[in-house]
Amino acid sequence: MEPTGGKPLTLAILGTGAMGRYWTYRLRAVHPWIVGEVPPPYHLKDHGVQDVLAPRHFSWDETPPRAPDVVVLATKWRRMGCAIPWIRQHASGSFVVSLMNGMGQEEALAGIPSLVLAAGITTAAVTRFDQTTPAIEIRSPGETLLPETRDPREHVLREWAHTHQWEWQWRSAEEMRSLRWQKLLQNSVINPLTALADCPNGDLPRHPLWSLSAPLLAEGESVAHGLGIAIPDDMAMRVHALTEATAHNISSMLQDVREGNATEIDAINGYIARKGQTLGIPTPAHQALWQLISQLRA
Ligand code: KPL
Repeated sequence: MEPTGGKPLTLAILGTGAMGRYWTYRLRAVHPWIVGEVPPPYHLKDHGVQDVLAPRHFSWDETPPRAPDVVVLATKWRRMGCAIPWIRQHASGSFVVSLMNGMGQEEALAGIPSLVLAAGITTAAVTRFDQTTPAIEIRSPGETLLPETRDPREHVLREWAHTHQWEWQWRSAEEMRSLRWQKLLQNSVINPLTALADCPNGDLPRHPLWSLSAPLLAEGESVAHGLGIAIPDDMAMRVHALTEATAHNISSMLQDVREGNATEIDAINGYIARKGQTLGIPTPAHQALWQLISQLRA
């Protein structure tokens, strides 16, 4: 499918961490560029399959030969200081698919008015191992959901997703609002608690810190309701199910803590706490974890 005057679309993935490499692998049929700090080759293990990826790579300060039509935002929040100027400079009119954890993408990209943002979610679980060479291991392909936008570039993505079996699914913008909050609530429990417990996701429900999951969910659900967002009443089960589906994964927050990197706590529990404060809804458990995790690196 060639909707841009006969030229095939160019897709750029921003982020060379676990998720950037993962999407480079999953979308390899359309030859995405990858932009970020760590140059290829990237080694990967996908259950029985081993592969080495060598996509076209640009560092943050390199100028690509042309503007990409579609940008997949797969970077961590700590790299947004690189990603936003890159988009502004090289892809300001592009269709940006965010598959980042946490909230605040709209606000972060608001200064680039000509782009179209499709903020989606993914439960893909990938662990990064960079001791000898950049490598990832895919623990679970999860689910990837995107909002319907009616943008012609989305049409191409749908064709590609169908042809190449990316297993991306599209949902109405309204449904996506709730789904993003559901993923936020799942991350607000699993990520900081595994980071503190220093355990894979699947071990968390047997750890004493798991007792914090109930107050975290109750507070998060109150904030969501305060914002008028419908949340299903079986969230506790959904969080537990995600720990099982990603049992062998090391959560992205624990990977950050182990590597001494800044975590995404501001965009996850910090986001819920800030929204709670604006609405006058107390969120003591989120506040406590926001502070604790922030201090881990201070
Ligand atoms: O989103 C994740 C993360 O680690 O950030 C999950 C899906 C929980 C996988 O670990």
